[in-house]
Amino acid sequence: AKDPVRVLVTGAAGQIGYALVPMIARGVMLGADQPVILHMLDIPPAAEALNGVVATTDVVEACTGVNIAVMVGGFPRKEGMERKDVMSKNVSIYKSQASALEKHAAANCKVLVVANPANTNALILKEFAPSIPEKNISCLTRLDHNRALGQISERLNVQVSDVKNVIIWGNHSSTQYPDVNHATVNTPAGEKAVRELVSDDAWLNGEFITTVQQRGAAIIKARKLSSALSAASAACDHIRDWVLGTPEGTWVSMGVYSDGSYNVPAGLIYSFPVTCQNGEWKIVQGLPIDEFSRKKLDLTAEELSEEKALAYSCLS
Ligand code: NAX
Repeated sequence: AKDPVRVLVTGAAGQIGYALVPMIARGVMLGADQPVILHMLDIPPAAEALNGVVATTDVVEACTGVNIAVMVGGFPRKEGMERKDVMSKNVSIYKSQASALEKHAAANCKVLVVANPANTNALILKEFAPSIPEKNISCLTRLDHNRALGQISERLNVQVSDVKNVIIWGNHSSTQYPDVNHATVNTPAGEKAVRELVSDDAWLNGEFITTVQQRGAAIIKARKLSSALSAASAACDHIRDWVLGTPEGTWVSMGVYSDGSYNVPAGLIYSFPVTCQNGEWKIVQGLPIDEFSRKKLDLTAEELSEEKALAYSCLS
């Protein structure tokens, strides 16, 4: 039998946590044959709700020995609130949880930050956990990726599993760029480009992009709560592909530490197309970027640079 993997979920008493914990226990994240030991952290005001899922409000206890950390806990954006309003609250949370992971997590612990502002929370976590390799710190843009696949599959009336290789570039915010220029659909006549099948450029360059960008806000507006089940499911997709690998010829979107690929400033956590093998992600290289895309890649990078500056100003 396999050795158990310790998985930390912060914000475990929240809505995403409530959906995510049973998925992990059922093997959706790491496979049905992989035993897991769940570490669930929340804060004292949530302790009563937490009694419903068994866990701790002690960050050290929560982080000790974990192999995978899914950071869902934070101060969530509510209706009408901009991400920037919640920055300073999250900076202090991520700074202290970084230190706890740094001291107590297992060597080679993989970290996925879900809580918003996800990219910048991940960056703060990276900065304050210098002994965790930067390759091990990521943020969730897989939900946006899955939404982009969903939009295309609905438009073409095909199975979502037949669509692949969309890309979410940049920030998990409304400046993200959902890119279909390299996406394909599996058809009875072989693999076809999305651009060829959806011959409506106005839709692809307009409504498709804004729908994916705005979907999070639309759900908050409708539910008065952010998406929980789809976010939990996307978090499982993210970790599963990272640990177990992406299928040959398929890439996914992950927020990772930029090395300057595609002229994205190094030192930001930015969503790129990645393939995964042996527990490591690699940015897909050499994709041609047209002028329309270039502007959108730069715009979301600018927002991330501003967020980074704002986060640092909250530290001093
Ligand atoms: P909830 O408010 O239901 O849950 C958050 C939980 O975190 C609460 O139980 C709270 O007590 C706990 N918490 C707060 N501070 C904590 C701390 N210091 N340590 C541990 N736990 C702490 O929010 P929920 O709807 O579950 O959303 C969680 C986060 O995910 C939010 O920041 C939200 O914006 C973000 N999202 C990110 C997505 C993404 O794709 N990256 C999509 C879904 C979601 O919007």
